[in-house]
Amino acid sequence: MARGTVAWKIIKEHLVSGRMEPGEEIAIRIDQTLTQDATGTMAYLELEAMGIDRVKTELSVSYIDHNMLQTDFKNPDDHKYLMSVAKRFGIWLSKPGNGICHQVHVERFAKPGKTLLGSDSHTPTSGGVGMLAIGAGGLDVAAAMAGEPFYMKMPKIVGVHLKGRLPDWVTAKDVILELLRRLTVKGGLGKIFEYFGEGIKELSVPERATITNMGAELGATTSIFPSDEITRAYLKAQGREEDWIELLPDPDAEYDEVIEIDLSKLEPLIACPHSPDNVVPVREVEGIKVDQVVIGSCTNSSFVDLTRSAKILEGRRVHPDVVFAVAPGSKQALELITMNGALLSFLKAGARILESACGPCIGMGYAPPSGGVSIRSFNRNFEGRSGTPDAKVYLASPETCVVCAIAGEIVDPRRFAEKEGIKWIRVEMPERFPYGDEAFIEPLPPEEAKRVEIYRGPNIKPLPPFDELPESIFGEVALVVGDNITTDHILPAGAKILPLRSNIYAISEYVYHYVDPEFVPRMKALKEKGKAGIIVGGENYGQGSSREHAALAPRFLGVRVVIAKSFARIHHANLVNFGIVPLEFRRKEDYEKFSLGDEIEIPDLRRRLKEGREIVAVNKTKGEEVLCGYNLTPYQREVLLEGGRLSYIKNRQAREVRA
Ligand code: MIC
Ligand code: SF4
Repeated sequence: MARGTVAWKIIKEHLVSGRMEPGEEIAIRIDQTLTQDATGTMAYLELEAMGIDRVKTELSVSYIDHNMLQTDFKNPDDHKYLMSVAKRFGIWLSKPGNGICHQVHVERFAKPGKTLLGSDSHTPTSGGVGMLAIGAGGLDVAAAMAGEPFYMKMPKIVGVHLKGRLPDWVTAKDVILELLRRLTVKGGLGKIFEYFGEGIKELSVPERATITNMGAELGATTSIFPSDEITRAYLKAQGREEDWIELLPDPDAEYDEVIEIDLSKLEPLIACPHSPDNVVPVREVEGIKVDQVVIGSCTNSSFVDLTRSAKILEGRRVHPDVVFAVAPGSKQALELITMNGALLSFLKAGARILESACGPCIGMGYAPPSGGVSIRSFNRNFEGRSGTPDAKVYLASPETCVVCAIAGEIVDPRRFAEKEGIKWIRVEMPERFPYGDEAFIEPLPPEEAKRVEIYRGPNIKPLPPFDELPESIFGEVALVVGDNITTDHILPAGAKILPLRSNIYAISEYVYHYVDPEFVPRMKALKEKGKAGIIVGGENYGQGSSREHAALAPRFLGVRVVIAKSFARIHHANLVNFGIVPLEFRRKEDYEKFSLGDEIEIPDLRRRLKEGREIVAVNKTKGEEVLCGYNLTPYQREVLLEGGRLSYIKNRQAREVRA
């Protein structure tokens, strides 16, 4: 069993309850939280419902970076709501334009040795400075702000031993793509990836953050690097040397598993459509014509990425058939490339400069043309996520992206550099970063905060009330889906749907919108008949984003149970939080026994859950009985019985008042 590793030490120090044995339920204290606007409005509505006066964390930050198109009043109203909530509850606010939450958090707030819970799946980015940073649903983050611990199963700690040095033109992105190639999008379930070995000494903090960021695509709980002299130099340059502590694994540290990567053997890699684990060497897909290229997102738009990409472009032009864009990850990075001339190289080469925000990563503008090929330095390429249903999105390092933009086709950066006589570019870290703190609003002192009125635009609707779990379920199979269903499938984002995040009534019209447009009408018909909806899924159900709307909206429509072969961590927790029971087939072949429209009865579900017994799903149409288990802690079972975590917390408060 693991011990003495960096992640292990942080968990030990923050342990509130439970035993640190893989699979056991533990609760940890949360020092910092972050939210972004697309998940934040709901998280703060939930926080308001918890009735606290001021956040109880050491630091909480509310970022505005996702919903930035502002095509009408909805986004700006949400921003105004978030600003007023931040003032009211003692939270930092990062204004729109200040950058993507994860990158800005690494720059300005992340602290080695501390814990961070964020309502976004890429929160582990802050693991790049030795912080235990975990993504979760908004309700869990709201609870952490209210002083509740974070519950999870103790993950296995996997040591990733980085040996040797990266060859020129091979980058941090290729390290994480290599892991995705080996382990797939479900290879990290229930695991923390902790990097060690001489190879880490060559990686700057932004490069480490690329790796920890995209560990989310493995389905991992989090990823972490030690905090060493490189971390210290970085924090010092950010004017935060006092935030640094040394945090290294003990010399005799033990990991639950060890994976070795010989950096010197890696080559430039690329994830092909439509999954981040569909990874091949770039040389194998050379020659594919490219329509658009973009460097940006929380994975790869740091000052290092932007500066090197700009240097490659210096004196060159983007191919006439390619539209190339750059979205700097933060205002700080934008300021730096303005000062060092990189911005001018982008402009001279013919680049479009997009706002410092998520933008194209979540289909908020810059969609590819029909059937178009887009090469992106991002982390996700799920079908349709770019906003164009038939686009083909590839994921690669910024260096690979930029050479593709020049060549007009996919090309291995090593071959391109040799042909063009470009030498590998080392980017020196600045001795002092421009902090870029102008776009933050600091928390108000408590007395002043109490007087703040919360602003609510017409798009912000209160949470619908949910009843407790009934004794038995009578329902129908409302949908059958395959493996690796993402939360983008369940509840898409993009320019049309993302602005509805504060309005469950409106957004629930889009559940499974592109997978099965009949799903919502079917659920409405079931509701009228007083029947529950049951979704049947494959492996890794609900991977990807942390959006709790992918649980909340189906629950609002009347889904009470999902039976799957296995679940992704965050979505599983979100289902529990909103009172949908996640059941797992005892025998995976039983998946075949369910078809759309089958009538299902789950007798004594409530009592069986309470007693920790197996569940039987009776398929009345097929005349079959199927045994189901569940991966639920006693706490989660109680939450489910009360209809979800909000009711659970409220009922507990009421009980405490009565006592
Ligand atoms: C994403 O990358 O899918 C998002 C948008 O950042 C989500 C959060 C959301 O859906 O708002 C995530 O990664 O958690
Ligand atoms: Fe934003 Fe994309 Fe990062 Fe999600 S993955 S936080 S949408 S940049």
